[in-house]
Amino acid sequence: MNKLLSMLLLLAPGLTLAADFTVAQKGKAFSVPSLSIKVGDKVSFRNDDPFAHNVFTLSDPMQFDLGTYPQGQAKSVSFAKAGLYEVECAIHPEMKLLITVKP
Ligand SMILES: [Cu+2]
Repeated sequence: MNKLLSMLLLLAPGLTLAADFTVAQKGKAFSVPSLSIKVGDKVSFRNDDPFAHNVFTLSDPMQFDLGTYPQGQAKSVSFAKAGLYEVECAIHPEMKLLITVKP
């Protein structure tokens, strides 16, 4: 093992790299019912239905509203605060996604 690699491995536990997740909206449902991520991770919401969807949450840690957008488009949000987020679609109240953001 060379010196540089061993140094990187020593530093690695302190490194937290943000991850990217994608959740699709298809058949008036989110592709997963729940998602567990870490602070700083980004979630992209992709509309795979031939009609518009919306993405928003009123949850305490961080409220957001990504607006309404048509098939083929995706919008993303980075979760800067830990906690529980109930993500919904304003057009289809039955659409729900629970995101757990761990510190
Ligand atoms: Cu919808």
